[in-house]
Amino acid sequence: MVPGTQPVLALSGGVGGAKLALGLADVLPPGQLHVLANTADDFRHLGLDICPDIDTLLYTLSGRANEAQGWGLEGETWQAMAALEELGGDTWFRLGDRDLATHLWRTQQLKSGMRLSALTAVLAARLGIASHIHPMTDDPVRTMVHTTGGDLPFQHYFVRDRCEPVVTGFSFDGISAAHPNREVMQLLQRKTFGAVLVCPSNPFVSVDPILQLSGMWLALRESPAPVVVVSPIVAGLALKGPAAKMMAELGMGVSALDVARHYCQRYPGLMDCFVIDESDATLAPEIRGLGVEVAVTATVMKSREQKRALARFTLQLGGN
Ligand code: FO1
Repeated sequence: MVPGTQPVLALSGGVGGAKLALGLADVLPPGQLHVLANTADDFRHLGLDICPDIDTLLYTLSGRANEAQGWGLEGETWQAMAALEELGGDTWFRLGDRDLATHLWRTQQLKSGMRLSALTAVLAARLGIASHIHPMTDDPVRTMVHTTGGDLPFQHYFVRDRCEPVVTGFSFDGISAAHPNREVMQLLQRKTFGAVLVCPSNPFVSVDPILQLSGMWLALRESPAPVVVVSPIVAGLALKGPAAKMMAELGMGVSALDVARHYCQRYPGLMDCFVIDESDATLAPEIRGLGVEVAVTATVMKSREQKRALARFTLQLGGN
């Protein structure tokens, strides 16, 4: 295949997803990247519709992200939060002054009847992004984190309680009634994509909600595009976020092998190739024993060049 002749679909949630998406957007011709974003982290807060994973993509792909913080905008100011605090309002989930504009605009459009997918496309275009950012669904799906202390909505677990509660499982409210993103399902049916990449995002709260949408993982498995998954666990650690802590609390081992087992058991036949970090190379034979190909490379993406290098590597595995 001539490099870059077919569009590529990347499944993404959180910072790990946005980093690889940025590398992919850099190395693919403009408009060839489609990102399917987790929306199960979304919630309504202070009367606003917040879509953290979509916004992380919007801000990262438009060069506006606060990379050190991992969310929100670079050069942000916090006047609204400070004023809200004086009033005794809820400030555990911090919305920067400029970030607020995104949530205000989105909330207004949703209220007027616009679909999340349509308004996200407008936001992306207005921020100058050539890639396509698709919410996994236009319907509300909300992650509930089951913990030893009771059930928590995702952002309460993640931000308010700093991932401290001990996790016993997850569920996705609304998922059985939710329709997967129409445009992406059509593109899959038309065999448009040359490769499907699952970014190094949290398997339980970023990727599972996407794959568990009705018909989604089977459509990906049936599509001729190879499915390449990048491990979010490197040398027994999550590069960012609570994935490793969750695995330990769920009684799983904490390694790239255990991530591969998770995908193979839940979605048999979906994954064609699993990408692990050089530091985990000794796990390759056991992962191959699960019936998937394994590719080994440097998966830690600190610099822009490391993001591009991992993007090129995964695209080559996908035949692009
Ligand atoms: N993460 C935090 O750790 N603390 C925050 O106050 C916070 C605010 C916030 C506001 C808007 C937004 O889009 C994301 C925000 N995040 C914050 C990140 C968010 O919780 C996570 O990115 C995801 O939900 C996990 O992928």
